[in-house]
Amino acid sequence: MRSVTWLEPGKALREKDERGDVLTKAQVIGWRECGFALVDGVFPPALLAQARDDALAVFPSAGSDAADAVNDFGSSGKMEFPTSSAAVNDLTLHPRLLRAVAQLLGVETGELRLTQSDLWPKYGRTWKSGGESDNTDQRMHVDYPNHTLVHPPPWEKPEAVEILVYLSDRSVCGGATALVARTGADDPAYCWPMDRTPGVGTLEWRNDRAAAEAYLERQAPEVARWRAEHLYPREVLADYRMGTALLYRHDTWHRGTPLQPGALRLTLNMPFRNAESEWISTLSRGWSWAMYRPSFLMERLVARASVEQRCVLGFPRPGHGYWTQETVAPVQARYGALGIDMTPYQHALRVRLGDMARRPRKPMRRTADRRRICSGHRGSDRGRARPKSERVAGGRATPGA
Ligand SMILES: O=C(O)CCC(=O)C(=O)O
Ligand SMILES: [Fe+2]
Repeated sequence: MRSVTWLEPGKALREKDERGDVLTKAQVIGWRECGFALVDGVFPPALLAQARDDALAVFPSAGSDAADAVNDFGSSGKMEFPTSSAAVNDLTLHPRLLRAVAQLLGVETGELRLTQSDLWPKYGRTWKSGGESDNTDQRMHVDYPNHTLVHPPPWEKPEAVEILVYLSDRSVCGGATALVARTGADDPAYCWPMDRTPGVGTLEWRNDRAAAEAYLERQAPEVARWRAEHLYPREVLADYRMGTALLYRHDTWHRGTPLQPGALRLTLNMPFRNAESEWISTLSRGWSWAMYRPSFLMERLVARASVEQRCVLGFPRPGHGYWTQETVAPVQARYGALGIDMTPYQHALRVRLGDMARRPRKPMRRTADRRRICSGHRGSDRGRARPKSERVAGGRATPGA
């Protein structure tokens, strides 16, 4: 039997100041080169404990009939951001998490965009109630196919960070996530394109490992052989505990493995992308869709968030062209009573308008040029009857007479 290789979590940096790094240089390099970093100490323990308690109150308890019916990933909307748990929402937008993600992507925190936050349970059992879609023993996969419309860019230019925060303990419930570390540019497991996985091209999607590999053996035997040679034998297992964060990528080979029978594991799943990568879809329902709840949950969250947290939800940053005197006031009207402080937006607008006023005006054209431009019609062009051939009907120019 092959021996198991365990990946132990490393410690995040302690909070020195609220702008400081969270990940060590080695963790950033590990993520950029191997494709993942396993990190403890990103979040305050009390917040993690509260989030776990809130989630335990929402999901069926381990061993119950209701738990037996859960065999897929996702919470079916039960714990999608924004959730009724303030602790889970706080984990999702935690400033230390955002700073860690920004470090990995090499961008400012305000350049990040959240594309999903969903806390879901996984239950341990000896049988696969979900058949070929069962989530217990996953096939080796990369996450990009159901996150982006395209293919991840070259390895050195990552555009997203995928995260699992474990709210359970591996020593109690098992179910370690398995990963394949990239060894370099010529690593055969990471050669391009990364299409040797069910659900890409014409290969049908299967979740369960045995079903997926049997399908590939029938449909694309060379793919099945390649996976058996380069992926499964190289997997290492993430030894997580309460609060461990697995930071990985949309192009990292990985899979979920079975839990101890009767156990329950909770994970908070969160991908972030950089602002310009619009081809990476927002998988949760758009954040505005959570408005109108009786508690004003989302409205309050927006009002109380920091400027950077708002950016992560897609709210325009101070200085963005969206902000004019016409837009600052109504946004203040919408969120003012809930406590928003619009000062950063007003201030940036004043600076922008001041800059524009100070900007040197374009030099006047020489008289000869002006004469040439104006020749043919006098004074203003406004109100001038257009020649027939220029007239527009139904958006199209009518043919000339
Ligand atoms: O459950 C795990 O450990 C991994 C889950 C996963 O990779 C997925 O659902 O895409
Ligand atoms: Fe995955």
